[in-house]
Amino acid sequence: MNITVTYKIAKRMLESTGEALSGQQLADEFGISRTAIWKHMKELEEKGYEIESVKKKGYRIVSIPDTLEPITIQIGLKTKRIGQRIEYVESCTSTQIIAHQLAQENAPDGTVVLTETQTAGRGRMARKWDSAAHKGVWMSIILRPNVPPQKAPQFTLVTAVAIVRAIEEVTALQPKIKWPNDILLNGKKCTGILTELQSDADGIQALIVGIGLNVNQDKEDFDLEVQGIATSLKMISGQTVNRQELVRAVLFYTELYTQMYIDEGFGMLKILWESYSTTIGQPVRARMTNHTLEGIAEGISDDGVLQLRTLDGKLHGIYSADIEMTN
Ligand code: BT5
Repeated sequence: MNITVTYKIAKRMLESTGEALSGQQLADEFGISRTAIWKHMKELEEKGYEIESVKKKGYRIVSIPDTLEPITIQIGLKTKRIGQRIEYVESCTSTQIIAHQLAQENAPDGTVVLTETQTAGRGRMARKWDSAAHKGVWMSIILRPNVPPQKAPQFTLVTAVAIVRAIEEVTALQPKIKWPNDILLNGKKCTGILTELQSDADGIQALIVGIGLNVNQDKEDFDLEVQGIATSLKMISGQTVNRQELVRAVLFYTELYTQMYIDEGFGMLKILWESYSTTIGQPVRARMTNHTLEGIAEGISDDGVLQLRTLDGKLHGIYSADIEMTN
């Protein structure tokens, strides 16, 4: 059984927006027998698609499974670049590793890697990212922007804005951003972003934007060590969230806002970012690799650098740190 053909048939059926398609019509369109079409229907049923077979009218897809396979994402996807190519694996070490590999093999701008679970999901500085199976969105996006390397850090901030907009659109929740890469709900982390760079003497070859979004976990789905600090969209809203719809929205806003950043600069996005931020105006402690600073987070610069004013009145530019609120 050729699974690519199975998916092409499913795509055709989903695009017919609820109308049944006859076995003969599908057989003619795909140049195969009606028996072969019937076998593809059985294959789809085995994959969790619910198919109604209406006498004399044909087949209709009634529901699709809760997976992040390309076909379930690409139907209804409103982007031009991001997600036009999606690499999907049921399980992997880390989508970042796959995306780095694909980027080196010249995968195009906008290629997306999606999985159901990661065995070695990673955060910044090789920290562990807990990736419960089928409960979240574990994804990496390959971007190839034509910008100098010093414009790379803002992609994390721009992506954070895109994710907040997507969550707002798909749920009734109102997430907040904690500089630089966390999205919070009720003060707990529901999303982390990890932006990695492939560059050479000619500049940026690829940005690999990793997104870990907790969607349908219950508390006990998290590892013990993060249960106290992590949350999911379901835990806060009380409702199971459609991951496919959420991925489409994240891809849509990521394309919109990264393009806006490339074309127009950070100005508007900075204002949007600040409107979602929990950090700005707050007393914070910034832990860096070798030292810690305490003060008021006054804002971010056009380069995405956090501006922290310490008690002695000095303004410090912070490029990378873990932030804790101290009030
Ligand atoms: C991040 O790092 O927040 C970036 C996480 C990026 C994960 C995505 S998933 C898809 C792609 N593939 C990957 O392998 N990675 C990316 P950082 O700011 O360093 O935060 C890491 C810390 O967050 C950990 O040390 C834990 O304390 C906490 N943590 C781990 N898993 C979590 C989860 N599922 N939800 C909330 N917090 C978590």
